Amino acid sequence: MHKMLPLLLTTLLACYRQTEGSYQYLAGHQIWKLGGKESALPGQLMADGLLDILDHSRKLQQVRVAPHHIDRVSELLQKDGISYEILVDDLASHVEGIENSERRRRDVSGNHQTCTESHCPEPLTDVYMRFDQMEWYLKQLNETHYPNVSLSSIGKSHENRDIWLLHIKSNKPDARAIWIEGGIHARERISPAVAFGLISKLATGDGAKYNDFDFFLAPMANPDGYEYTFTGDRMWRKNRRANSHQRSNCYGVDLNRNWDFKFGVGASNYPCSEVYMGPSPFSEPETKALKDAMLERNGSLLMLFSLHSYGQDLLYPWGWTSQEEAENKDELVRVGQAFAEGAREIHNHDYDVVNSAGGLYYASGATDDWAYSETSARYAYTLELRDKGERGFLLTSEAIKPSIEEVWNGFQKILQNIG
Ligand code: 0X9
Ligand code: ZN
Repeated sequence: MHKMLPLLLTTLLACYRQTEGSYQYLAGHQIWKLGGKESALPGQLMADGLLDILDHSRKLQQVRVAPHHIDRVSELLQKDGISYEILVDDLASHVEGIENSERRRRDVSGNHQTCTESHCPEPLTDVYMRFDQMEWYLKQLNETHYPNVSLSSIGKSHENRDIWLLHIKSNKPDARAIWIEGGIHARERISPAVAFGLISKLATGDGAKYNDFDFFLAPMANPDGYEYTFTGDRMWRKNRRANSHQRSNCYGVDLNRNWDFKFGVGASNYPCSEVYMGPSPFSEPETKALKDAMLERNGSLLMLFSLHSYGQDLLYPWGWTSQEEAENKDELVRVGQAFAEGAREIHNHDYDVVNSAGGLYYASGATDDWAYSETSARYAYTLELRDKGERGFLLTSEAIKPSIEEVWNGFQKILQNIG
């Protein structure tokens, strides 16, 4: 071997790691925990693109503030009587520390969990899968379990990735359908990880006993955004629409504000906002694909279960207002409590069953309210997965397995309680 080769390889590897592990775009971004009185101001500042609400549970209220907005946001919050405490003063180094250990974990895990093009028998549970690995797994599952499961592409994302829908079939002709959506918010990596865990349980494990139901799973609703969290911005939330013809050069639409129900009531029309609703309802190929596929099953749809993070809350409608109650609220709470009890049995983690819009955080144009209002689904839940703000979206992959275990147990309680 040429004597310079090892040096060259080491240098190349170092450059590669540096590029992959550089989070300079987050330099000076801070995470604050808000306190003081409850106020509508943070929601307004989010709509104006001045801050990024990280959790939507009233107990936690963590927000991210970009360096060029720190002075202004601080002043506005203080004027409104809201206090804040800095939890992370430089998100770049914070993310780098966590993601580097994740990367080391990924390197090691290659040894005992395989998911390559030719062979992906199980969803990975010790690392977060990349989109191509998800596809390999779904295709292999489809090949080995057809006709009991069937996989179809229901549309393409802006960047031409497939939106996959997996149908796990009931043996009853008039079965009611359960719809599970994952990954609509890019940075919430635990969401698709749990969706894939549920697929594996339902299609190949204990799930056979729930054969009375038809299951439809769209485990990765926002593939462009998800991939962008690995290649561009770890904190990315929206899809990757280029908004250049709008009032800005900012990218992305919040897909959980783009559904056509009370469109715009609790969302933003400013493309740089993290909760930008898009130019019109269902303007996005991802939401349009999902709703068309849901409407095809309308009449048999019984439940919508949308996976998000974080906060450990099970949310029920309505999310667009707290002035109106869901017509079967007591039933939604009863079944929701069954979930929470089931989840707690496994690792003693609490999930609170709460109304989506309780307090001052309204959000409209979300999957849950749309499904509850516009389809036959009488149950519609958004599950905010782990954790309670310790790691937030940067939840490390050790949490995948226990999250799947507790959600699977809670989910089974739901199946045993609905009808
Ligand atoms: O704001 C959201 O879209 C969800 N929270 S998250 O932190 N994952 O972004 C909550 C949506 C709850 N549903 C409605 N408000 N309709
Ligand atoms: Zn979310």
